[in-house]
Amino acid sequence: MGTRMNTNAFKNNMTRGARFFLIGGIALLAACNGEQTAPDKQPRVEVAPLPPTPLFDQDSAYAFVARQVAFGPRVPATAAHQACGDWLVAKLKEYGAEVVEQRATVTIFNGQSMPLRNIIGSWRPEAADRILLLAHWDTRPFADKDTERMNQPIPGANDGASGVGVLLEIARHLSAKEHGPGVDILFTDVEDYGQPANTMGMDERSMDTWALGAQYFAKNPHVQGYKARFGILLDMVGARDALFYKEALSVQFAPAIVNKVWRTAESLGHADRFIPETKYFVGTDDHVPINKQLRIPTIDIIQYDPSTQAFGPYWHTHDDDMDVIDPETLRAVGRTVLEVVWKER
Ligand code: AHN
Ligand code: ZN
Repeated sequence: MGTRMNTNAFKNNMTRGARFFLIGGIALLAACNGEQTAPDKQPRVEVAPLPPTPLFDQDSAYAFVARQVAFGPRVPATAAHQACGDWLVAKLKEYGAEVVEQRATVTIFNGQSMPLRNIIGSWRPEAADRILLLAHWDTRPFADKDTERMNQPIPGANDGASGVGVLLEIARHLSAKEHGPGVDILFTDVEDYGQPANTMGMDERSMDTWALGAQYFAKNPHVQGYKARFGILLDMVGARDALFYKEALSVQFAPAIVNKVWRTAESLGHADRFIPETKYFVGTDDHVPINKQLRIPTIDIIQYDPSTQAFGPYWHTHDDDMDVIDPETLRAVGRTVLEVVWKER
């Protein structure tokens, strides 16, 4: 077993080495040419060019969102939730990840016990240097912002499926990434079982009823002493005409990562979506425990709707279905995150 792995690692390194040599050779040739036409005395530091960022396919991302919604609401402890979780595990494996599932029991806002299933896909898990990407995959069990059928679960197309859909489309490319940090994709569970709106306060106790999967991961990471350079959380990233303002808690915990992501969006032509202004509108989310406990600087890319001064008007209602989702929004977010991941040395 050990010998076989070593042989494979050797082969991989040889291929990688050979490719690097070839690219290096081309770079050197270009440099020599440059010197003939424009001689300068400054010694140049040649940095190996990074492989081009793969194309983010928004239709593929859209199909991943639709597939999740088709399972029905992914409410913890339901058959739809279990089936969708099995599908997510299979997809991550199909795309070359090593998958770890975290199963636990957590206590929700009303004291009831709830099963928890965090799903983690890792590419090049042996690399110490890592990037963490995350999104919650569960669906809110009630429509407390609606006016009817308030105790029935929502479709969760934008709130839940959109972030996972973008990350699955990124996952589809990750086995081709042989350079830079390793990547972990964390699908958190029981994010959206927080205290209902009518009893919700802005106090810490109310806030702690959200993001139970991320809280669990922050206390019990899948790898002892888990560290990553930075983390990016995607939450509600698929709505038509969505705008992404710098989220205040992200700016507080991880200003450099916020700037990196918003600048990258601008460089790709998505400055119309990623607005470089800070808004305070997220009481808590999965990035908070990751920042506080694991001390991994982690940001939240989450829609800010100026008309509600919070999330979209369909938020936590039965209207959060596929009609809300636009592939162009998934594209703006997906291209940006994929570019950030690919350009990291
Ligand atoms: C609160 O509502 C306190 N935070 C937003 C977290 C959330 C809920 N994201 C999606 N649904
Ligand atoms: Zn929600």
